[in-house]
Amino acid sequence: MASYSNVRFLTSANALGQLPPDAGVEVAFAGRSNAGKSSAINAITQRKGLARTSKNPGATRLINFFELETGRRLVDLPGYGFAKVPGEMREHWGTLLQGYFAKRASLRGTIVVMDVRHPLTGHDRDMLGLASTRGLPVHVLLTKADKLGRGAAAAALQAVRRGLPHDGAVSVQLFSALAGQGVPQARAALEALLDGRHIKETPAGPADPAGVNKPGIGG
Ligand SMILES: Nc1nc2c(ncn2[C@@H]2O[C@H](COP(=O)(O)OP(=O)(O)O)[C@@H](O)[C@H]2O)c(=O)[nH]1
Ligand SMILES: [Mg+2]
Repeated sequence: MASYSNVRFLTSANALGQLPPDAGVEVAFAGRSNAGKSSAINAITQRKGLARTSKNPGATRLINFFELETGRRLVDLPGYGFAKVPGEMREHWGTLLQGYFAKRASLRGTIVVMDVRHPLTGHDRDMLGLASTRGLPVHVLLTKADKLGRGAAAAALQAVRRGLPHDGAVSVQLFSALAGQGVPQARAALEALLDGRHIKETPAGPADPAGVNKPGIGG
């Protein structure tokens, strides 16, 4: 299993001209503000303070780049869907995100973080659309799973699975940064995206009681 002992903050960008050189590979983390994106990044990299977590939604307005190893990056995209930011600023983010997705050659895949209690918002679907337009695979983390009982979490997972496009490009799992649930699976999914061997859903396949596809299936 990969360990990111050398992970470090690389740079922040507030405009397409500020992106680091477009070489190597990177995976972008996207999600609604406050969904738990920074906490997920910290849990996956095992670095508590790497991506700042906040109780103040909308605080992260920049694209933040972290280097896992030379040529392998993780990208923390600005949170979307926060109502209290002025329209002009929201437009700037939208343009920045669309430009990033349209032009970034080293982008290999997206991890979309959704609160398991409020999954698949309109903005989440827009994000899935951005990725699919580029033909990029997506792995969905249904986070804060600790907030639901096992049965409710399993039901939410099934509902999201049914609601996602069945084009073999999207996979989904339960996750909790707080409880440490699903961290190895999320790390495996990140590695697979970086390596171009995404773990695909098997819609007609056997039940998956762990809530996660085993690495390697269909990939
Ligand atoms: N219970 C619980 N709370 C979480 C979890 N992940 C994040 N949070 C909390 O949700 C809030 C937003 O988290 P953050 O990672 O900053 O979200 P971001 O805006 O998507 O980056 C913070 O108060 C976190 O402590 C989780 O897995 N379980
Ligand atoms: Mg954040």
